[in-house]
Amino acid sequence: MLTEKDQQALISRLSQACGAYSPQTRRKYFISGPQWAAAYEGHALFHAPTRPPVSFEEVIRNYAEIGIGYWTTHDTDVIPTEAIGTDRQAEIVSRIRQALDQHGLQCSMVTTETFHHAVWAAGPAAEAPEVREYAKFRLCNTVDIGHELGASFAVYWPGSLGYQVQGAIEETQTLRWYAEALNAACEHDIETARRKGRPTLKHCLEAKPFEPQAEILLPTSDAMLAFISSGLLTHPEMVGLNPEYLHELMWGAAPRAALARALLAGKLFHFDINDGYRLKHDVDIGIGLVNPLDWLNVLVLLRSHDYHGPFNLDFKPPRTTSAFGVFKVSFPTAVDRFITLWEMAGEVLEDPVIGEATAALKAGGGVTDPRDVEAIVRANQELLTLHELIAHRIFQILIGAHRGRTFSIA
Ligand code: GLO
Ligand code: MG
Ligand code: MG
Repeated sequence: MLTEKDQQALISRLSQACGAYSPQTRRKYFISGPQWAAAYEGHALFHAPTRPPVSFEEVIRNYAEIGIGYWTTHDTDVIPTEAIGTDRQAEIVSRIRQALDQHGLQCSMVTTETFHHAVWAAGPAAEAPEVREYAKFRLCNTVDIGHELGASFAVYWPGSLGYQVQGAIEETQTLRWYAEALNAACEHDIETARRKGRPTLKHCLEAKPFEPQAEILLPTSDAMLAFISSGLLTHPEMVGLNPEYLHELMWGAAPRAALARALLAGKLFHFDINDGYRLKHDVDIGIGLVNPLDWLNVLVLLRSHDYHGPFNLDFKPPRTTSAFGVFKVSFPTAVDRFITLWEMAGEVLEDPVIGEATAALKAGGGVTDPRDVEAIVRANQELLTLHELIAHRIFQILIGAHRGRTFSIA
């Protein structure tokens, strides 16, 4: 029988056999590790926890060792709900600062938990005015925490903004109330930033099409873009998106196209990276384990538009992974798959075959009469085969064939 120590030694030996980037290399990327991802205990509606709780000190120390340079958190990941806004909060926040300083990490993003506690049973924009006042307090308080920890981003995931049964809430009213909370946060931010001589935070909305509510009022990044420009926000310029890869995939979208729309709107502020399956629940698998080819293409788009982060590792180490495995396997391998895919994306952008094919497609067949439909078809027919050839080339880059990697079949 293998003892626990033997098992860990086996995991370490096999991970080493896989190879890894150095912590210094990993720190060159704007990759952030969420407190909640590392502290996830493996629980769910049908699942009991499989791992013990982990403190923020441990998470920060382990992230530092791995080479994850940034840390993100919900308010209640680190501060018990009843201590929010009290002296105890101040004391915890100063301990967090110490831990970050000691390990050379920065807090890049803070987010308000508006979905877990019983107070959010009817969502953050519930009918009862006291719930909405409390939501404003919580959002403004998170802005304060963000400034104290030196963050640049605040994220809002309104997964409880919706309903299970129809007709009881009126959507336009609820959205107006939700906007009021965001407006309060932005206004409080402007004031706080001025007082502290800091820039204001970037406020980022994160969409998910379902879960926990059955129907969500802002289910997609596109819905959120419409909301941002609806006229309900007093500071729309401060509000953008934190798309999550899997959340766009979940409703059947092409994540890359959703990101492209956010880029065009100038609203791609922050990005949650993970993986999973279409039209399933939020499985939050580590990046690249399900859709590496799609991920490569996503990163090509982002690199070519100069998006360099943050890339927030919002995945859940599987419940089969041990507490030891979370920091020895789950996080380092997720970071390394990201880095590899990012570097491959650079190779796609520089690949001569893709470059020439793309240029030829853009030059077109050269027909001068725009009304000669037959001539246009004929002049482009052969060229269009390049679409498939480009896709093949990207696959070759993914598997390293462009660098001469061969297989046993000649
Ligand atoms: C859940 C979301 C969640 C958010 C987090 C940040 O499905 O992905 O993890 O990213 O609450 O606001
Ligand atoms: Mg997320
Ligand atoms: Mg998710």
